[in-house]
Amino acid sequence: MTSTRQWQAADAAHYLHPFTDFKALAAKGTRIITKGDNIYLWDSEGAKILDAMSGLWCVNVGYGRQELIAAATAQLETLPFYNSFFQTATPPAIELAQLLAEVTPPSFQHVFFANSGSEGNDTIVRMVRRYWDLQGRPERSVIISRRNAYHGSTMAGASLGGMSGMHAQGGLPIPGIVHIEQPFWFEQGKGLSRDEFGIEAAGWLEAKILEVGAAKVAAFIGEPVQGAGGVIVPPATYWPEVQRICERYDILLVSDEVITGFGRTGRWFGCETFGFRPDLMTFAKGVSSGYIPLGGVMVGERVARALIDEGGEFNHGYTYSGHPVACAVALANLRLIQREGLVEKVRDDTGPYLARHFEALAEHPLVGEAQTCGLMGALQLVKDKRSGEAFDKALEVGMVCRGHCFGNGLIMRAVADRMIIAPPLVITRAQIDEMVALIRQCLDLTLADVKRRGWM
Ligand code: PXG
Repeated sequence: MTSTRQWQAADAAHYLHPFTDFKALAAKGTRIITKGDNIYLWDSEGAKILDAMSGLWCVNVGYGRQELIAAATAQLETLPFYNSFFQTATPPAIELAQLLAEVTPPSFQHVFFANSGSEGNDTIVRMVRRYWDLQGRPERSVIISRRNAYHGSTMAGASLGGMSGMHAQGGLPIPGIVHIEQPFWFEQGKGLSRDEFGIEAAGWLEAKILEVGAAKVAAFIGEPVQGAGGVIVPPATYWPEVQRICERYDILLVSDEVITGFGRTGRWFGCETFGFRPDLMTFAKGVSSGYIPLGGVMVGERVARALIDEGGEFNHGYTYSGHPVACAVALANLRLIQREGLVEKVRDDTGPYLARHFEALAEHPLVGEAQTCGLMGALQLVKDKRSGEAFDKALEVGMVCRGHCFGNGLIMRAVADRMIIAPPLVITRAQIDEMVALIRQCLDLTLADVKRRGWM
């Protein structure tokens, strides 16, 4: 049997990991994950880990679901691949398109398939510009996004995203993409109520539209809740006001539902939780619970009618658009979500249960703010609880906490000093108790470290 050391040596010798300092990781050694079941993972040393991040925000039905495995196996045996380019299609792709039209809001009757969220957002850029071309308004090409947004890592995805570290490498953003500030009340809303701040933050969109010139703006894109940016839950007033502004200036509204789709927020889609009606939605991750890559774009009637009725050929697509095995797995996954009532469970039971636990965690001396939305949660670690004063960034307190989590059987992510979770939607109340006990233990260990080092 291959030992952990052997895996690590081969990994360091050949494997360039995403978003990784290659040399630093090679020196430290990669943790090798070998098995998953339900909400748990095991590493090559046999240690059991509670995966409070659902893999990477995607394994929503948990690991080891036989329905998904059987669907993949059956489709691999029948027809492992055929394309949809040349006037053909496969049954799983058609059936999935039909089911997506059923589970998304009623204005969405059409889907364009891709393989990931990044590719979905590349499609978004092509599609919104094509839409305005077809309206005879090609000058409407600018897309507005937000600082600290994450929309993927392709050229268009990283450009739409607002991560300064990503823009610093490779000459990004590409032309025609501009950014406004994020609706992060804890950082920027001092002196305002959450609701007041939501209106103010939406106003930054209007200001940017006026600065660029409304006649040049094609679309606004945002994640209903910023995920990779740190589970930043916007005030309830934010999205309805963004919707009004988009309508006022006739701008397409795009909801990037890659993380928030398929039940994560307690409704099928984040736009439903926050009460807005996008023209387009990007999806990926939870559509197949990450068992196999799949992503795409839900196309609302306004854009679909233009593309279908007036568009002629749309010169865009991927070899694996509508891959039959991926679509078969997604079908099994969505049917399982429906059958087990997972969306309703998050909305009525586990989401509120997690929220109560997080209210209690907000009392911890290290926590300045605790937020949840469905089964997403964030704990902002602060130096001074009363004033909300942050730690010096260079201390990397979030990474200290993450280290304790990793060492104690819990996967929780650190985004700077914001600790975040997004456990599988199948998590039970008892498992939430177990997860929160681990979180509390790791917060205590971090607090002890911080005090010992005189950082607090
Ligand atoms: N949109 C959103 C909202 C995402 O969260 C993408 C697009 C891109 O999807 P693909 O499938 O191309 O990766 C994402 C991906 C993190 C992390 O550190 C988050 C993502 C990916 C990798 C890391 O939280 N989200």
